[in-house]
Amino acid sequence: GDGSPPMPFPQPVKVQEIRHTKIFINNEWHTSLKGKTFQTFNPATGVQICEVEEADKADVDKAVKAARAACQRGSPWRRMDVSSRGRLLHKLADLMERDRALLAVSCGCNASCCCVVASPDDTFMCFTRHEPVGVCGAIIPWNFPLLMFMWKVAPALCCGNTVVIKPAEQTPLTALHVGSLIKEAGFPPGVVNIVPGFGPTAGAAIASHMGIDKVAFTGSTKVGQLIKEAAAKSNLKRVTLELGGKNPCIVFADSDLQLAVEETQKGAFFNQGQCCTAASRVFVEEQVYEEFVRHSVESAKTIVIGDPLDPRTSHGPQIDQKQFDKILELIDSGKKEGAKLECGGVAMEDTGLYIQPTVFSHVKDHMRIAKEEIFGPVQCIFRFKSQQEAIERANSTEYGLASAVFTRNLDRALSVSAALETGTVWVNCYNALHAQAPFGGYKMSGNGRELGEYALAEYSEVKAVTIKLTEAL
Ligand code: TXE
Repeated sequence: GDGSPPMPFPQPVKVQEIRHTKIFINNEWHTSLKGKTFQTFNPATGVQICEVEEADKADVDKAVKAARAACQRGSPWRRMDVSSRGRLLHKLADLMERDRALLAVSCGCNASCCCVVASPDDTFMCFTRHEPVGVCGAIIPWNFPLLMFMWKVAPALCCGNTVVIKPAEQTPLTALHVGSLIKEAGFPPGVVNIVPGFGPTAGAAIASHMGIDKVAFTGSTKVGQLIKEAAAKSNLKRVTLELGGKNPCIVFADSDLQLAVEETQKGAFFNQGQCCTAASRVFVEEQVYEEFVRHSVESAKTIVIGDPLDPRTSHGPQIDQKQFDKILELIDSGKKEGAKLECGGVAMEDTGLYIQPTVFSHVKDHMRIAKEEIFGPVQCIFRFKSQQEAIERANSTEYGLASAVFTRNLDRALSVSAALETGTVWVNCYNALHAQAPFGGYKMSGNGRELGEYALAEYSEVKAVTIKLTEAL
């Protein structure tokens, strides 16, 4: 406490004038769009107090519209600094204190409970314990079999959990080998369990299991939705999801263009484009557009394709026939919808699932290659005129995993980073991942964060222990 004596209980207000019975949107009172109301009763007497405007879907839509507008970038609320928000919250607390008798009556509280706020003062001692969540399920994809395994297992074990992990059906062997190392390292039996298998069987069993307390998933957005649904319908297990992306890079004319060409292309073609962070939409300012495209094409043509075990090659095959077909189909759609194929665009003729590094210029936002996750070696280059336009187009996607800004202007780098709706923003670099920095998505790119301290929070329960002391401290 602050040392001041506790506030006396106010006299309950017996007869209360009812002030507000309407729907509150945009700081205004609205009647229900369907014109409906519902009754509210005094539970102590059973007598009806009043009628209240009844919100339905259309009223909820109206409220959501107001809330969305209020949280737009640049709105008064978004621009308000944290101390001003703090002042408003304190002001609200003061007003609630002023009206506490009224509030207590309308909550239906006993008069005695209306101003008891549980804050530990010097007769209480309160501490927190960080405990393991319990059994953590993990379902991982095939694009980084070892990395994904460790991103899930390491924080889980670090926080004292045990794990049941399903590697992707395409890549079970890496995980199983690490299993043998886990045993060799001396972890007790049962701490890590690895169940190779398929999604709809082993994967679905993890997501809906009553004995699993948390599930962490990396994969497609579609399956992410199934995982969350299964978690909700079984035991409400905690869910973290790392899903797809359609990651924008914004290249300003004042950037180091050579660096921007190299980094965005590495971003597009790394791991044959099979990355959730793939730099799949590159927006280039119009003054340098043609030059950027020319250099990108020259660079793409120098990539050495071949056996991934040969150290001279940097571009290997796609993972399987399904992904290979999906990529070629999307490349075809790009050609049909009028994007300009600058290079690549076809599979290699000999055996193996090789696709040539592909560059499309003159890509338009409505095209499928601009909207869908390709997960293959396809770079799409767009042209923009103004910073504002680039930000809006970069953000106009259901995804929000990663983005990048290329500029020499620090002010611009910082303001554009603040405006981009993605969990990661790289400035003058790409795919610069650090184990200490949180990683995860906004919007439909997922929930929760992996890596760093933030990952530990996802794998811990926090318990508050409050002790009533017999003597003040
Ligand atoms: O993914 P799935 P797929 C994207 C990328 C790719 C597309 C399809 O666009 O082209 O997804 O790839 C398990 N219940 N990403 O088919 O199906 C499955 O066994 C529980 C992005 O490989 O999502 C595997 O272990 N689990 C991504 C894992 O989910 C299920 C990486 C991923 O497979 C399941 C991979 C079910 N019903 C693909 N169905 C990224 N974010 O990096 C499947 N699985």
